[in-house]
Amino acid sequence: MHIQTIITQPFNDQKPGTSGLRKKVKIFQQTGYLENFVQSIFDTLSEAGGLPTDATLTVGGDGRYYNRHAIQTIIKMAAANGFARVIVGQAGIFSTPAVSHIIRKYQTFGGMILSASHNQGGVHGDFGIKYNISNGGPAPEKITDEVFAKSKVITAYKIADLPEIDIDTLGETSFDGGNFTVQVMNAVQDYADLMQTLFDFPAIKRLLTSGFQMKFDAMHAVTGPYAQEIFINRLGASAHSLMNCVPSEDFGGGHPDPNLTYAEDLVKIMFSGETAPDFGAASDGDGDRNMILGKNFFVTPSDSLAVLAANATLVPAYVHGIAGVARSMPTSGAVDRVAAKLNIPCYETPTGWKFFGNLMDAGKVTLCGEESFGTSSNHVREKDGLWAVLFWLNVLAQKNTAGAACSVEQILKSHWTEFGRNVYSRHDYETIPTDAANDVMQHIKTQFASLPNQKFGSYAVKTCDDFSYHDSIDGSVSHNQGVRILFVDGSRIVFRLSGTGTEGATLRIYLEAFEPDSTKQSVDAQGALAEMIQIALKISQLKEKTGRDTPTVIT
Ligand code: VG1
Ligand code: CO
Repeated sequence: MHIQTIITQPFNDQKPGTSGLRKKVKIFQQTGYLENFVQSIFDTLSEAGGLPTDATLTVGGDGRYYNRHAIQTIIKMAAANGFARVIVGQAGIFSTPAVSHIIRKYQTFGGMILSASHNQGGVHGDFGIKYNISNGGPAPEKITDEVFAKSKVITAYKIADLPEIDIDTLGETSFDGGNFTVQVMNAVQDYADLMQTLFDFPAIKRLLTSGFQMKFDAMHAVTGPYAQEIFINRLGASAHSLMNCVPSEDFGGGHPDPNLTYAEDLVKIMFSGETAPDFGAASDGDGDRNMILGKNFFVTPSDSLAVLAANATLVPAYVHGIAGVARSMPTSGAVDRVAAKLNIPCYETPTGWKFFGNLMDAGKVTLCGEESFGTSSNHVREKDGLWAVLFWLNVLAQKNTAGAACSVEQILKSHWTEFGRNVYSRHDYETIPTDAANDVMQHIKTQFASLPNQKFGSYAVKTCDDFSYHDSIDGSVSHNQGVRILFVDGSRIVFRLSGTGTEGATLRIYLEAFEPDSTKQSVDAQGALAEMIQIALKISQLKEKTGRDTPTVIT
C-alpha cells in the first residue's frame, strides 16, 4: 500500500459549529477542502495520545450528495493515517444514532458522520462532517477547537493509493497483507436489534395491528430503511404507515427538517380532521431528530421530553426509573418540573448534543433533550429520532390496552394538569446578514444593566445574562451560549445565533411562559405568547436592524 503525502494550503473557515463542519457542497468540493479537515481530525487524534494498533473508524452518512465521494476519500486517508479497519454502512448509509451505537457496540476508536443533518442537500445544498469519539458521542469542544487550530496551519495530508472500494456489497476487503481492512456492514440490523432490547415490541405490535393508525415520514432521508425494518418487518405496521422512506441525494428537493413548516405533507395528513391517523412522526436528514404529532395535535419537543421522563417506567429499558435528566438551556423547563416531582437531578447545558456526553458517561442522567426536536437516552450518545418515536409508541401501547383508549392529546393534557404547562415557541429568522444579526445580539447585551426591573406591559424583567456553562465533570467552561431575559413571573425570552447554518446568520428567539391553571392551558401558543413576541422585537430592535419582523420558521 503506497502512502502519498500531498502538499496543501490551509482554509480559514473550517471551524466546527454546533454539530460538526457544515458548508455548501461547492465549498467542500474545492481541492483539498475535505482532505484538510479530515487530516486535521487525524492529526488531533494522534497528538492526543495516538491510535491503538487495531484502531477502527466507523464511517457513514445520511446518503446526501457527496457522501459517496467523501467516504472513498476518508477510507484512503484512514488507511494512510494508521487505522487498521474502517466499518462503513452499506451504500455509505448510517443514521447518526446508528453510528453512535456501532462505535459503542464494536468499541471502535471513533466515527465520522457525513451529514449536514436538517440542512438541505443536493449539488446546491449543504454537506457536513462530524467526528464522534469512542463513547459514541460528538467530539467535545476541546477536540473541535484543536481540529480548527490545526486546519489553519495544515501543510500536507496523507492518503493511501487504494482502488475504489465497493461500499454496496456486504463483506470485508483487506489490503496491504491484511494490515488494513474495510468492512461493509448492514446499516440497519444492529440498530434495530438495540431498539428491540429497549422497548416492548410485542405490545407495540399489538397496538399497530389493532386498528391504531400511525404515519411516519422519513422525509426522503436516512431513516427510511430503518423505519421499513422496524415498523413494517418487526412491528407489523401496514405499508401505508410510511411515507418518503427511500433516501435520496437531495431529499426529494425538500428540507429534511421535521417541523411544522418543512414536514408539510405529514402535517396536512395529521391535521385532516376525524380521519387523521392517531399518531404521526417525522425525522430529519441524519435521523437524530423527531417530531411527534397526534390526531390534529402537535407536541412541542420540550413537552415531549417531559412526557417521556414522566412515563419512563412504562418502557422496559427504564422500568426501574431514570437517574436524572438534562436539557439544553433554550429548551423549556417542562422537564424540570417532572424531575422535581421524581426527585432526580435536572441539568441545563448549552445547545448541542456534545454537552450531554459527560453527564451520561458519569451516570448522572438517563434522558436528555433539546427544543430542536432532539431527544434520546444513554443507550447511545447522540439524539435519536426513531428511539423517540418508539418510546411514544411504547407509552401509547401501555395506555391503549383493551378497554382503554388514550390519545396523544389526552396524554399531553393530563400531563399539563399534573405539572402545569410551559407554553413555548421558537421563532427563527433565517439568512439574515451576519453583521445585522451580530448587531442585534450586541444591542441586547448593551441593555444588560438597564433591563432589570423594567416593565414591559404585563411583564417585568428580573435578570438577564449571557449563558455560560461549567461542565461539572471535566471542569470545562463554555461562554456566550445565548442571551437570556428572565421575567419576574418565571417566563423568559432567549436570543441565540445558530451554529449550523451555512448562509448568513440565523437568529433564534425562544419564548416561554408558565401556565399552572388547567382551565387556561388549552390555548394556542402563538396567541398566548403574543405579548412576549412584541417585547422580544422591541428589546432586540430586530425590525429596525434587519428589516425583518416575520420569522421564517415558527415551532
Ligand atoms: C441546531 C439546534 C440544536 C441541535 C443542532 C444540531 O443548532 O438548535 O439544538 O443540537 O442544530 O442538530 P443551532 O446552532 O443551529 O441552533 V442536527 O439534527 O442538525 O445535527
Ligand atoms: Co440531525
